[in-house]
Amino acid sequence: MAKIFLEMAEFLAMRETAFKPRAYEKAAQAIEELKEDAAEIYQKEGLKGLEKISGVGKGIAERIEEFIKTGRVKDYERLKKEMPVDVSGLTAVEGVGPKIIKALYQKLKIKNIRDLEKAARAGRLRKLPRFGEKLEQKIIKSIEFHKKSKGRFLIGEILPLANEIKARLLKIKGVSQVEFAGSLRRRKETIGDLDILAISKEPAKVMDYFTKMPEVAHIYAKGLTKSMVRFDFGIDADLRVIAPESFGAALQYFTGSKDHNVVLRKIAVKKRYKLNEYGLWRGKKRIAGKNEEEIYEKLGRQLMPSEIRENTGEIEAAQIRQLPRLIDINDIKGDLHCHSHWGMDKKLINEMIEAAIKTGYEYIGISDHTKFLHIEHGLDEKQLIRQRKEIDKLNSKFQILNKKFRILHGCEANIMADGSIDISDEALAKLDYVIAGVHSQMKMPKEKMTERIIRAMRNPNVDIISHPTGRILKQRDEYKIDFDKILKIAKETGTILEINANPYRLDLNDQNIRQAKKIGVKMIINSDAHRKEQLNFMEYGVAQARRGWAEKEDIINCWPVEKLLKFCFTKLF
Ligand code: DGT
Ligand code: CA
Ligand code: CA
Repeated sequence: MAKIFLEMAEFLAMRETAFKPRAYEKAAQAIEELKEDAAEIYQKEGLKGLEKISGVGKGIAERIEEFIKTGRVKDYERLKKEMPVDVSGLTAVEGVGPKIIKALYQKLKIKNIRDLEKAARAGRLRKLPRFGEKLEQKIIKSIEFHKKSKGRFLIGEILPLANEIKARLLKIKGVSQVEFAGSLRRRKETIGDLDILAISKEPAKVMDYFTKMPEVAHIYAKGLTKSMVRFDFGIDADLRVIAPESFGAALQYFTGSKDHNVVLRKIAVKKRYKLNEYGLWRGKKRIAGKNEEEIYEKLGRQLMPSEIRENTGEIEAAQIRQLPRLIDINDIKGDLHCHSHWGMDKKLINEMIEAAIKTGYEYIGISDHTKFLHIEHGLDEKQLIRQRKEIDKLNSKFQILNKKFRILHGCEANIMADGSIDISDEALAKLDYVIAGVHSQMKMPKEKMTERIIRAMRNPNVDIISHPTGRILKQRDEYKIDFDKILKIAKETGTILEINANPYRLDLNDQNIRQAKKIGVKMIINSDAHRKEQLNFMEYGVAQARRGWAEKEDIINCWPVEKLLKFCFTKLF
């Protein structure tokens, strides 16, 4: 249903209907994030129940009803008939939006990515009005990028589903343990396939269940120790049932990474052992295998957290018992990058606050966009002052309720092409903290882009740089920047770099984080939430920070809030 609505949004945008596309887009997101099946809501509460879903109005509720009853949405089919193109495929190519799709179809009968690539390579796009050679080149590049990352899935797309499957498997009789292995357990940014391990007294039952789950689109193999399937949205998954005495060895082996395992096996050989997925062996005797800890122990190493098993120094650090004490989700005390769409959405600020309290945070920072991003409801100086008053009011309300919760007032300002900020310094100075980020003109030469960000960092009011490298996973590479230089100035000025937890960004990446930590640049993990559910992105940000070896000391939203504010306040420049 979400996919249909998303496509409808694109179709309607092609016809340049003003408000509708946004409404369908919002509904698609709302449906995707529903905890309950929409059909169940409908059964219990009818049309009224559907209308209660945030972002769903009467018209859309009726279409949900239609879909539940008939499995179709007639309006969608009509739109699709008018323009029979693969909308979701084409829009996955960066830079290709509804207007372009419409022109491509009408002028060149392009229906899908394959047609598009052919036409672009044959130089037929440049001849279209308002296209030109530059756009043609850009589209070719985007298609190449798309192909390169195709077949891998964002961790944010996979982890929720994987957790659900794990919970289901654990309910099956005879199953006593289920763990993820592979890249998912290492919490990589993207996942190639799912590796799941289980212990069960009745393997046949688990395998029957696993291969018959509603998500399974294809069964490659089904056995008592291993089954392999493909899920309907394209990812493959393996399930292995393991004997308890080997479970640790299997978990270690299938967690990887491959590079980590290669080194570990060499260490075993040096000690005259043999290491495989069944255990650690001295001759024919298994000397470890039940759990990972005893394997690492016998190899003279501390147990390494799965997120750092990439053979980038962890095995050496574990030998001299110098592993970092990685931060943990429970160390996070608050989130400073939350949008409230102030002025557009009256409820969102309260929803965000409630969700933050429920999460157990001590504070939340409201940081809406500023002037330059008027399409994203960016606030001007006056609106910021009014927002402050509202936040002051909310804060005193919480004090009356005797809650130790604080709302901090910030913003996410735009760094203009010349490195200036899109809103006055007086306005910035009144805020508790300021985030600044690049949201425009991202294709600058390296030196210019670096200077641009450095100038922003030298602004005494700018405390945090959001999504510092600008990449969007599966869509766009990072900006051309001299990251070493940015780190040096961040250190010098006391500017904090963000680890943006949105699963499409995860920016900084693991290497950036390790570098920052090494030279003592402080970081903050932020959700960049635009809806209350997105506060949960924090989990992915924490995983990313762990992959970058970050400790509590390195991440300022693990600190007491007073210390954090002081750090922002005493910024050097
Ligand atoms: P992915 O699926 O591409 O996101 O990445 P992984 O790391 O999950 O890779 P996958 O699924 O091919 O294999 C899972 C783990 O199994 C891998 O991390 C380490 C282990 N493994 C797979 N093939 C080999 C191998 O040839 N040698 C060794 N030592 N380990 C392997
Ligand atoms: Ca895998
Ligand atoms: Ca695999």
